[in-house]
Amino acid sequence: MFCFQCQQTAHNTGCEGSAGVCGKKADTANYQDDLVSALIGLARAVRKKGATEKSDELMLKGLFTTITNVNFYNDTICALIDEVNKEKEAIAPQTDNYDVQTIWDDDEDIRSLKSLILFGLKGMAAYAYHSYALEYTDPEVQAFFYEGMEALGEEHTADELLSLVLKTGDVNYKCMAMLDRANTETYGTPVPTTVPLTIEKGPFIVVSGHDLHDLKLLLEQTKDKGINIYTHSEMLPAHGYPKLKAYPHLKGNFGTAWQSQQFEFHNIPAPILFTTNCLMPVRQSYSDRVFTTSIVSYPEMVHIGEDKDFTPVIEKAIACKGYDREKPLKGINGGSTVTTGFGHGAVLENAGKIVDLVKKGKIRHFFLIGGCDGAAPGRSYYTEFAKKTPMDTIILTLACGKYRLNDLDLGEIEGLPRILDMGQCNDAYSAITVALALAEAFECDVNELPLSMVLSWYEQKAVCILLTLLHLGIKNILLGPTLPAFISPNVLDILVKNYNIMPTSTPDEDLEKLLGPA
Ligand code: FSO
Ligand code: SF4
Repeated sequence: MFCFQCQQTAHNTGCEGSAGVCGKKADTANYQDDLVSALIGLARAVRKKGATEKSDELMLKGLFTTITNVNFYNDTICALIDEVNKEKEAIAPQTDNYDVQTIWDDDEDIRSLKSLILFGLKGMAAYAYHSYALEYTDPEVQAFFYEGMEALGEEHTADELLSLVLKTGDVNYKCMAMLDRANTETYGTPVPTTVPLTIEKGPFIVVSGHDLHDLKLLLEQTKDKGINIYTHSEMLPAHGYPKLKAYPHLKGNFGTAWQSQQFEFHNIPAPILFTTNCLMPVRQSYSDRVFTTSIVSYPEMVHIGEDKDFTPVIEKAIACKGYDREKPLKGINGGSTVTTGFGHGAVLENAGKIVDLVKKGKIRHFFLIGGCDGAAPGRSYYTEFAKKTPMDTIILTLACGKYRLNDLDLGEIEGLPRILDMGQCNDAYSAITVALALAEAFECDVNELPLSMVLSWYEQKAVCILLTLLHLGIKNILLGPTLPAFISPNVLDILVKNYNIMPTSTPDEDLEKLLGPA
């Protein structure tokens, strides 16, 4: 096996040998590579003869399957490879697949640029798949999957690949806009919401991952059954959506970010439903309580199929009974509630007030502390950074990295909380929308705003978001906790020269860099 697609890759060079740091075994990694090779074949067939509804679905499912912490089950991966090959043959017989190993063995700059495209496409596939589940599609977004995948199997110069890297960011921006539309038109515009971390007594179900559609179906099926529903990790922003919030049994949030699940789920008296990543290798103390659905699967765990009949999860919740008394859980800084729901709708409703506070000098700076959490010890940087931000600054958060700081009480500025959670990782779209609106209000370039992006990355969705920010010309991004192993020194040079991307250092140094001496 060879895999270096995520932040925790071994020695920050690549996972090799019998298993990756995420627990993905060598055979699974090799099947995932076979799946990507087959998807390049499918892209070639489609580019010759045109797409089908089936090829569109398979491209999204296939790429999503290979994202970190989504699928650990060889049987489902192999079944998908067969389906992809069959569809390719039906579209354009005798189209060859492409061995993705060729990319791993290529010149390091070509490998780096092709990795940026492939990993960006994987992340974008997740967003396109969530939109697709809500029946939102965009032909331009879909067509680019085929264009990008076909290009991976061809020889291109570094310049040609670099322009495809930026095009991936451009198309991902449209994809995130589509998902934003899908979510807000289906579930309403998110509203600021305080979410308890306490678990009430009685049967409950924990829902993890990003798929709001799956959550909604489960809420419907558990209505009036005496079962409470708690979000976990990236599902937390669901509480802000009016049409999900309306379910009285959507009670609160369980636990913190994904990398703490093996500890937090230990002996939990309830089932956990994984709708997407991040699933970690399942420990025995809760293995009879893990259920998967959609693209997620794991050997021996019960999988809820396309009929979305959650009866096995509901029966398990009743059998587990939940806690026999209220369980007051806490965030990592000891807080007992967190807030969410400050998407672009809610923030821009206050745009006039925000602009005014900036003009009066009451708000000096905005920090977007966004991105994914992970196990790396250096990630406490983000908690420290947030604690050290001056009182006249606002922190915008998104994705699961927020659990490092979202239970902190950092106060308010004239009634505006200093921490505003914009949502899941795809809600980077909200942050961009707000930034562009502020740039318009202040009649300046977005890079001249008093706004800094302090990002944390973990898996491939973060890659497509980063490419979108670069495509939009956003400069001076601080990126941590480590730089991606798949960025070669020459490619890094380009990113530094054109965008002044910087690795995070210490909170004090970085704050000084961004705000000037204290
Ligand atoms: Fe986190 Fe996992 Fe949302 Fe990622 S739960 S790490 S970037 O899947 O997608 O933020
Ligand atoms: Fe290693 Fe990350 Fe790949 Fe898992 S997904 S094998 S941890 S690089």
